[in-house]
Amino acid sequence: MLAVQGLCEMCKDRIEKAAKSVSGVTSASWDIKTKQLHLNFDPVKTSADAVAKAIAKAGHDTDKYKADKATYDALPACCKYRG
Ligand SMILES: [Cu+2]
Repeated sequence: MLAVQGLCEMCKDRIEKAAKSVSGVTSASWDIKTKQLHLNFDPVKTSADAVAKAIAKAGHDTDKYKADKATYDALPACCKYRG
Protein backbone atom coordinates (compact mmCIF):
# COMPACT_ATOMS: atom_id res chain seq x y z
CA MET A 1 0.00 0.00 0.00
CA LEU A 2 1.07 3.47 -0.87
CA ALA A 3 -0.21 6.85 0.33
CA VAL A 4 -0.92 9.05 -2.71
CA GLN A 5 -2.30 12.59 -2.66
CA GLY A 6 -5.31 13.36 -4.84
CA LEU A 7 -8.88 14.59 -4.75
CA CYS A 8 -11.30 13.35 -7.34
CA GLU A 9 -12.25 10.63 -9.83
CA MET A 10 -9.91 12.17 -12.40
CA CYS A 11 -7.06 11.83 -9.91
CA LYS A 12 -8.07 8.23 -9.33
CA ASP A 13 -7.87 7.47 -13.07
CA ARG A 14 -4.55 9.27 -13.42
CA ILE A 15 -3.00 7.58 -10.38
CA GLU A 16 -4.17 4.10 -11.36
CA LYS A 17 -3.11 4.57 -14.98
CA ALA A 18 0.36 5.71 -13.90
CA ALA A 19 0.71 2.73 -11.56
CA LYS A 20 -0.46 0.26 -14.19
CA SER A 21 1.93 1.72 -16.77
CA VAL A 22 4.79 0.29 -14.72
CA SER A 23 5.81 -3.09 -16.06
CA GLY A 24 5.10 -5.81 -13.48
CA VAL A 25 2.11 -4.10 -11.87
CA THR A 26 -0.89 -6.41 -12.04
CA SER A 27 -3.46 -4.25 -10.27
CA ALA A 28 -3.75 -0.78 -8.79
CA SER A 29 -6.74 0.71 -7.00
CA TRP A 30 -6.69 4.10 -5.32
CA ASP A 31 -9.17 4.84 -2.55
CA ILE A 32 -10.45 8.40 -2.83
CA LYS A 33 -11.31 8.60 0.92
CA THR A 34 -8.24 7.05 2.51
CA LYS A 35 -5.79 8.20 -0.25
CA GLN A 36 -4.26 4.75 -0.20
CA LEU A 37 -3.22 2.93 -3.33
CA HIS A 38 -3.71 -0.82 -3.13
CA LEU A 39 -1.08 -2.36 -5.29
CA ASN A 40 -0.27 -5.80 -6.62
CA PHE A 41 2.94 -6.32 -8.55
CA ASP A 42 5.58 -8.86 -9.42
CA PRO A 43 8.48 -8.09 -7.04
CA VAL A 44 10.95 -9.52 -9.54
CA LYS A 45 9.94 -6.95 -12.14
CA THR A 46 9.29 -3.82 -10.12
CA SER A 47 8.97 -2.28 -6.66
CA ALA A 48 6.65 0.01 -4.71
CA ASP A 49 9.40 2.59 -5.05
CA ALA A 50 9.33 2.49 -8.86
CA VAL A 51 5.55 2.78 -8.83
CA ALA A 52 5.71 5.78 -6.47
CA LYS A 53 8.15 7.46 -8.85
CA ALA A 54 5.85 6.91 -11.83
CA ILE A 55 2.94 8.37 -9.89
CA ALA A 56 4.92 11.45 -8.87
CA LYS A 57 5.83 11.90 -12.53
CA ALA A 58 2.12 11.90 -13.38
CA GLY A 59 1.55 14.76 -10.92
CA HIS A 60 0.67 13.11 -7.62
CA ASP A 61 2.70 13.30 -4.42
CA THR A 62 3.58 10.15 -2.52
CA ASP A 63 5.32 9.98 0.85
CA LYS A 64 8.70 9.53 -0.79
CA TYR A 65 8.44 11.25 -4.18
CA LYS A 66 6.82 14.59 -4.93
CA ALA A 67 5.51 15.79 -8.27
CA ASP A 68 7.57 18.64 -9.72
CA LYS A 69 5.92 22.05 -9.83
CA ALA A 70 5.43 22.21 -13.61
CA THR A 71 3.68 18.84 -13.64
CA TYR A 72 1.54 19.76 -10.65
CA ASP A 73 0.60 23.14 -12.15
CA ALA A 74 -0.56 21.40 -15.33
CA LEU A 75 -3.20 19.38 -13.44
CA PRO A 76 -6.84 20.43 -13.89
CA ALA A 77 -8.12 22.83 -11.21
CA CYS A 78 -10.26 20.13 -9.54
CA CYS A 79 -7.14 18.06 -8.95
CA LYS A 80 -5.10 20.70 -7.09
CA TYR A 81 -4.70 18.74 -3.88
CA ARG A 82 -1.99 20.97 -2.41
CA GLY A 83 -4.60 23.64 -1.70
CU1 LIG B 1 -8.55 15.11 -9.62
